[in-house]
Amino acid sequence: MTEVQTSTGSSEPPIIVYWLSDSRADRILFILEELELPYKIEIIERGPNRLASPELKKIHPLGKSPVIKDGERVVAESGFIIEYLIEKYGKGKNLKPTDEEALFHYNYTQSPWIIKHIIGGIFNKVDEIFLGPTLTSHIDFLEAELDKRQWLADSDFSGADVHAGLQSKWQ
Ligand SMILES: N[C@@H](CCC(=O)N[C@@H](CS)C(=O)NCC(=O)O)C(=O)O
Repeated sequence: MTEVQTSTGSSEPPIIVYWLSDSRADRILFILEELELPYKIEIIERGPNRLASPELKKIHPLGKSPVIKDGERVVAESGFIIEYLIEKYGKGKNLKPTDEEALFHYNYTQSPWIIKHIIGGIFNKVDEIFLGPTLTSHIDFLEAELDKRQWLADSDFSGADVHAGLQSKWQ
């Protein structure tokens, strides 16, 4: 693991992000920046098979990135981490809507509808044949949603945009 210290100037113990390249870990950096929280990055290397280094299993038994450590607490699963951080540190930041309709759209983006099919992106011809059309329909869906509202949940940027936005980039 390689440590990258971010400059925060805060006396708070930083949240540690176990970060893997080309992964959902970018969403966690995004939300931490939005929340203006101090954090430190531990880079997890990918092996030749693109799997995360087994070292990550010492942090969390699933061995997948992202994982964060917030004090004694270890938190895995990107959507849950975003929720956890917003709930714990997001007071006054307006990153989660309270309006019922907006909350519906917000929660909808956390469901696995897009993750499952876009997972891994398109890396070869077989992926292109099978995943290409699915990827297209999911991107079309997101675009149609954004035709209805300025942001995915409502008129304000929220955790839903962090979750789905980078999902479209990497996963
Ligand atoms: N549902 C989990 C998926 C975690 C996951 O599969 N992470 C991938 C990167 S996006 C990973 O760790 N890949 C390397 C590996 O499987 O060893 C989440 O959203 O955090």
